[in-house]
Amino acid sequence: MNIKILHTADWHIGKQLLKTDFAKDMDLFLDWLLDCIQQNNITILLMSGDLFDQANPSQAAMAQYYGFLKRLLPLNCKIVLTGGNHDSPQVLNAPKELLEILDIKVVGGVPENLADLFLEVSLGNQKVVLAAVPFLRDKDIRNAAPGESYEDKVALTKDGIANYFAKVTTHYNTYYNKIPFVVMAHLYAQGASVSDSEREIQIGNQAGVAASVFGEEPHYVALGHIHRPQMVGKPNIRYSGSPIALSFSEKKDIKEVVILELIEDNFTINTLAVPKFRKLVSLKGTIEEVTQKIASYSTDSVLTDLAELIIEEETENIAHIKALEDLLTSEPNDELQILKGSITFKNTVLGTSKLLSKGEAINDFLPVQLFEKRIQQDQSIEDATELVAAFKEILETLHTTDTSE
Ligand SMILES: [Mn+2]
Repeated sequence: MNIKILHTADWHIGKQLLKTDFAKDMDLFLDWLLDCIQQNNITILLMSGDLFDQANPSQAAMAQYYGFLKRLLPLNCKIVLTGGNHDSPQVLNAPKELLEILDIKVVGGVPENLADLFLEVSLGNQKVVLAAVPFLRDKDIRNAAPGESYEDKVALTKDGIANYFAKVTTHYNTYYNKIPFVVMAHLYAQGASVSDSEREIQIGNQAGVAASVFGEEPHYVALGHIHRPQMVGKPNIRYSGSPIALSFSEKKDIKEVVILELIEDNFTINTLAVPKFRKLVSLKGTIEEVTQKIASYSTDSVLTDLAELIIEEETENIAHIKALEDLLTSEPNDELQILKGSITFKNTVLGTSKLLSKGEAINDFLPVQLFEKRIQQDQSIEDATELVAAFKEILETLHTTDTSE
């Protein structure tokens, strides 16, 4: 039997997108993953950072994590977990020694001793060595100096990351030379295509590192941090991506895990698509068109689909804005939940510049007079008298509140 490794990352357990909790999505993914591990006889499961979405995960998120570990135990699959930029090294490391007894390796943050990153796994006469590098924080890789510029910081961070991986390579060459080598890392590699849900790492994307920092030694680099699955330069340097879509910018992404099989001294690399348990959709058009799309929406998803509304109307009109607000608070059916919306107008007509004639200045008018001018230009308003009365009432309230405590 050959050693098989499953690479995944960016679970973000506990993630919420506006009103929606992804706990059910995570449950379904973990069920699928356990099945997949069993069916494919996976020897080692790699989770390359961002286990939790928050540094202080909720109790429900913790329960989900430990529940998964418990179900993994009888499958005889080793798991290696690293901390990402979202994770707290302390939270991940707290049960580290207990988990080690159960054959679960956790590297929450940069260890004092570089050797603690390494792990050798054998099966029959095959062997692999892993370097489980977590997210590298500034304090782990460089000394901040007073008065350094932004550019200095970016350059020093990049150098710090490169130096750290150079030490990892040296350690490998010294102690494990020639054994098939897998490096885990959680970082932004230059050239990777990103989505909205990756929190800016270090000092923004400026600190993206070149894939060359890993050197020529690794047979495979199991990356985390970018949610879109992709290879970086070479087929053996890869982001597995997040297993579930965590933001609307990921709605078209294929979600997958990577499966490596050690044959002779090399890995064959295959990807396996993760089923989509729900869709994230953007509904675009005028208010009327989008209202239609919502009414006729149907899906075969297991969980409720999530929608963002992108409204485009010809002319600015307060009625359209109100209509969008109504759509946002509506609950159309079990198949669709509306999470957010935006509206744009092709012709925005009524700025102050359009309100005033040549030679007029805004200070020449009382607020009420400006308001009257404004509604005179809006053809959608039928009864101006009532609106003006309401406006005056609001003004009075404001004046009263000004003087009262
Ligand atoms: Mn991350």
